[in-house]
Amino acid sequence: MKNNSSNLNPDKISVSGKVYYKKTTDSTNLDAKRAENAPDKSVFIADMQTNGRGRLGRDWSSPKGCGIWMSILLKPQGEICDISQVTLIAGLAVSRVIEGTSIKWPNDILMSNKKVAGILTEMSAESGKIKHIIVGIGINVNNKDFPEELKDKATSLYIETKSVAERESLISGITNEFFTMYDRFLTDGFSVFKEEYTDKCATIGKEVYLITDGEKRVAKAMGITDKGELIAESNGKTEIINSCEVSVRGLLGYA
Ligand code: BT5
Repeated sequence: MKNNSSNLNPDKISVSGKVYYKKTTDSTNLDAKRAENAPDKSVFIADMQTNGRGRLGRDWSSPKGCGIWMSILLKPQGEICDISQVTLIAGLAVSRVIEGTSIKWPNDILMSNKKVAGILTEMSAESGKIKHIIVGIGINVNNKDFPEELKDKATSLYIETKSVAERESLISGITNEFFTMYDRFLTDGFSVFKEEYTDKCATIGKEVYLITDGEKRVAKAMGITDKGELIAESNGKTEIINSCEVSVRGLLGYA
């Protein structure tokens, strides 16, 4: 089945940062990484990625002209911070703009219990100072179909709503929303977003698998801390889970 595919028109993208657009690239996160001197809040966008990446070296399917494959370059002044909180805020920005979404902690955006978007945040630091943070956002927008191995777990806005969405206005809406939230995060921290994140988080109240170093155990997700960590309970004991250390898998369904 052919996707609803077209090239982006970068002139229709209206964001407060500088926009770098390519028809095809290996990965927009790599584009951002290579652009050492690009200003803070630059946005790298491509119509297609040949080497789209997820976390832990996983692949991210990025077919031509139907999704949003973009990376935001941030250059905050200061000490190394917990970039997992930036991931949560980016997820919340996506979820605010795209109606009907929920979030699987920490970085999956869901519709109908399937993944419609994912976020990959990377940081480079030197002598305890941040050089840059790259927030990679992948959203399935006008995809009609997915490769066999993703059919059960991936969805797109088109599949959910049966209408073709304009990617330029989604990019503008999500990026500007994220910039406003990020500025607030820099002054006030994650805690101001905790309640909203918790409300949108489909993981809370569910049984999950916690996977550390190949070891898998069952726990119940109870809530989110002021720092964006997951509060889980297993065998009557409360644990605070940082997304860098533990992988969380839904026990039933994807959430
Ligand atoms: C993520 O990783 O969800 C992060 C995805 C980030 C993609 C963006 S696109 C722009 C920027 N440039 C990049 O190269 N990357 C970022 P993770 O949680 O590890 O999920 C990866 C898993 O999701 C894969 O192993 C597949 O099972 C599944 N997957 C792959 N492609 C998908 C897609 N298009 N939609 C839904 N699920 C997908």
